[in-house]
Amino acid sequence: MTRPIRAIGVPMDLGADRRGVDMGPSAIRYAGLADALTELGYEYTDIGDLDVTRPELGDPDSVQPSTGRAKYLAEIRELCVNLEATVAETVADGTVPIVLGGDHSIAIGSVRGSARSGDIGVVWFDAHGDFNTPETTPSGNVHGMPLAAVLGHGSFATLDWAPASIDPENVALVGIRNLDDAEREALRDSGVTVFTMSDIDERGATAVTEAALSVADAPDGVHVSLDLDWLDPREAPGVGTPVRGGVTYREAHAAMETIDETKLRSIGLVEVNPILDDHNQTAELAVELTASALGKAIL
Ligand code: 5AB
Ligand code: MN
Ligand code: MN
Ligand code: MN
Repeated sequence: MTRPIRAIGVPMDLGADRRGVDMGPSAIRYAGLADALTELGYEYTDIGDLDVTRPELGDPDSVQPSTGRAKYLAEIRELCVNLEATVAETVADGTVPIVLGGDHSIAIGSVRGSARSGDIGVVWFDAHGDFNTPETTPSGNVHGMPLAAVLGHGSFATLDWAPASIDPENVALVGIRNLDDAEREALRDSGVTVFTMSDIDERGATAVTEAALSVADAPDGVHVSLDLDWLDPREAPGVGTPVRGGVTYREAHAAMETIDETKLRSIGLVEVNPILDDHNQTAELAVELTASALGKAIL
């Protein structure tokens, strides 16, 4: 018995500087997510897009944390509270939510929703650590902070909508190759397990992902957060903050194939930016990798 799947679109771009990532949900749908998962035998529904405030309407600094800076915090809070409820309901229905981003700030809502009624782990595939806080951020962009937010670091500890009930000992980062100095320090002391690109060079993508999944092994399954900038920009050019030296096309598939779909509680596909993409190939990759995570095999 496979669980049904429900897509939740989140056209959010307030957490990042480069516009266009709000078109990610459309690009991923257009790339054939419904067909790919239906062909695998899943019952698939799509609830459409959640409402996101347009940046033209808001003042990025209208609401700020007790210390530090986080742009569009009021608008991101509103979306994340809504997304959290939607993800929690979907999980409670015995359905697997696929959250279509949007920039990575939305992971605060996804992780909290997934963790609301369960003991879960998180595997975060990314070039970046996403472990800045309003106090350490070089940019003020919340997409560089969501992992620190759900673990309650810095002034996120004072926000009732940010920290999630997850244990850092059940959180793993995979594919990391770009950290800010204060972010690196914070990660070292956090209890989060970090698998860098050097680990992938040495051990291979499959072994590293297996190790990450065992870190994240928890009674109620795993949330997979897939930032497409995890891949090398040659494979995934449609992202706002590309970093050279990422995983190849085959390494990405090999990593996704190691996921046991029966343990996959929820998944987020984020940072797809069709304006920066080449013929929607990054969105197509997001679809293919999701199919690999959900059991698609070559033979
Ligand atoms: B992404 C940077 N560390 O905080 C910052 O794409 C980049 O969600 C963050 O991983 C990249 O602004 C955020 C410089
Ligand atoms: Mn990233
Ligand atoms: Mn990210
Ligand atoms: Mn699998």
